[in-house]
Parts: sequence; C-alpha cells; structure tokens
Amino acid sequence: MRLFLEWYCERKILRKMIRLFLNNSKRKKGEESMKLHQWHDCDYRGNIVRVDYETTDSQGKPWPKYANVYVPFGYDPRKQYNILYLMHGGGGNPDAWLDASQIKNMLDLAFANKEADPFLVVFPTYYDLNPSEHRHEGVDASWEDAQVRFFQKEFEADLIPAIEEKFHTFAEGTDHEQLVRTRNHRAFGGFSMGGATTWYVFMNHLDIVATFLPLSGDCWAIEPKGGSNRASETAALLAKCAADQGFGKADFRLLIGTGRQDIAYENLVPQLEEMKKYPEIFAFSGDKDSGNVHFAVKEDAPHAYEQVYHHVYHYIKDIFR
Ligand code: FER
Repeated sequence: MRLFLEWYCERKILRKMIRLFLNNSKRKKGEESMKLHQWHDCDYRGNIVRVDYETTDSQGKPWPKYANVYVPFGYDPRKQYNILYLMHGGGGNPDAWLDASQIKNMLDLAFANKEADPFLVVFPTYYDLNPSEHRHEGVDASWEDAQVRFFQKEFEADLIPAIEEKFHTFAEGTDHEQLVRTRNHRAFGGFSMGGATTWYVFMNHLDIVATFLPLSGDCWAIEPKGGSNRASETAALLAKCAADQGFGKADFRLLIGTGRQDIAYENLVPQLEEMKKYPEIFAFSGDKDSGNVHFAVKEDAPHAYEQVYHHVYHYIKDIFR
C-alpha cells in the first residue's frame, strides 16, 4: 500500500512538473508571464461609494444612472488622485466587476502593500436601458455595439464631471482643457464589451486619457468581432486615429490582456498582429520598461471577470507611471 502511494505521489508530482513546463513553453514570444493576485485578508480597505448622476438616453430623454467608485483607504480630499474607469461586459452593470471578481481585495492589498500609489477606480455602465430588455439569447452584437458607441458622449459630458467634481483628481474643474492637461492621470479599461468600449475611448478620447486596458475584447469599430474578421482595416483605423491627432508611441499606453481559453483570444490576436505593422504608434514589447503596448495572456483562463481582474493586478504598477 505504502509503495503504491509513493509511486502515485511521484507520478502526480512528475505530471505537475510536465504541465508547468508545457505551460511555460506555450507562452509565445513577446507575451509576459503574469503576476496573479491571491485573496488575503486586509486591514486597510477602501470604500465603494455610489454616485448618482444624470445623462441623456439615446432618445434624448433625461436618464438617471449611477456608477460605483472605489475610494482607496485613507483617501484625503486635499490630495490629487489618479483615476481608472473600468467598464463591465455585455449584460453587466456598475456592480458586475465587484460582484464577480476579487478586484476590491486586490486593490486594497496592492495599495496597502505599496505596490502602487492609491488611485480611484470608477465602475460605470454603458447601458441606457435595462439590458434584460434586449438580451434574450446570447448577445445582440449590433445593439451592444450601438450602446457602447453611445456611451462615448456621456463619458466626457456627464460621467467625468459627476465623478471628478466629487473626488479630487488631478483635474481642477472638468472643462475640456483641464481634462486634456491631466490625461496622464486618467486611464480607461474594460472587460469584453467593456474592452470594445475601451477601443472606442481610444479612438474618441485619446486627448483626455493616456492609458488603456482592453481586457478580453477586440475593436468593433469596423464591425462586430472586427479584430479577427477585419483585422488589417481595424488596425489601420486605430493607427490613423492616433496619428491624425498627432499622438505616437510616446503619448499613450495600451495594457492588453486576455486568457488562452477566452472566446476573445482569437478575435484579439489577429488585430494585435496587424497593429504591429505601425511601430511608430504601437510599439509592442514584452518588457514593461520599453514600448507602449503590452499583451499578457493568462494560461487556461476563460472569458470571465474573475479571470481578467488578474490583468489589472498584473499592470497595477504600469497604469500610472
Ligand atoms: C469578443 C468576444 C466576446 C468581444 C466581446 C465578446 C468585444 C462579448 C461577449 C458577450 O457580451 O457575451 O472578442 O470583443
């Protein structure tokens, strides 16, 4: 019996070693190994504050909305804070990231351990209607895309003023000039359709945002799933948006992530390959100290908040530097 157990354990360890080795060799050139968050109790916890505000729906009617804001432990209104806007995926709401992932514990620990200076994180929504009215079976891609596009106006006109006038960011006032002046202190990211939102924010608001985290979502500007179906045109459009505004690789950062088993992986990768053809705008690098575009892939990870929030941790030092 003992011999059998020893034999079994040895085989188990051997199998684990082989799996680790295979996973490492599966990692492609240019991809980074990921730093993963592990849940841990934390004495220094931030607060989630609900901010109600009003915007206009796609029919032009007043539309009351809310966003959740992660306010770090020890927030001092006399200080200025960097701010990350983090959008949910299809079918989600301002609570989705917080309900489905350990992102709050991750932020609490990262800030308590001084891995990054504490920053504000805003969880908004791009929907102007109850998504359940539209989502029956799976995703209605063109309706989702229209919602995400519509959010672009709200972002600067209503969301940023509601948040950045309540919490102290680097912007002293929220007129366009202040937002432009403080773009290095503002980041935007999102999961899935929130990733698609992030590519639109890149196209429409590069003048007021300098760091982007598209997580498990490709750019749908040409068509839904355009990152794979229309990869070269999508990359050309993104490059043109930056170049037309005079922005190049020194002016912004793209911190991209997905999972090897994620349904977005195959949509995202062709788009990124095409983006590499514009090195003056998109300088890909596996080393976060060089280049302005980074791509991390989490092994064995499917399309889920509880997977992609690890990317926010992986990039925690790089969002504002
Ligand atoms: C993608 C794959 C899936 C993507 C979005 C989805 C924006 C959305 C899935 C859903 O909402 O269920 O590449 O990119």
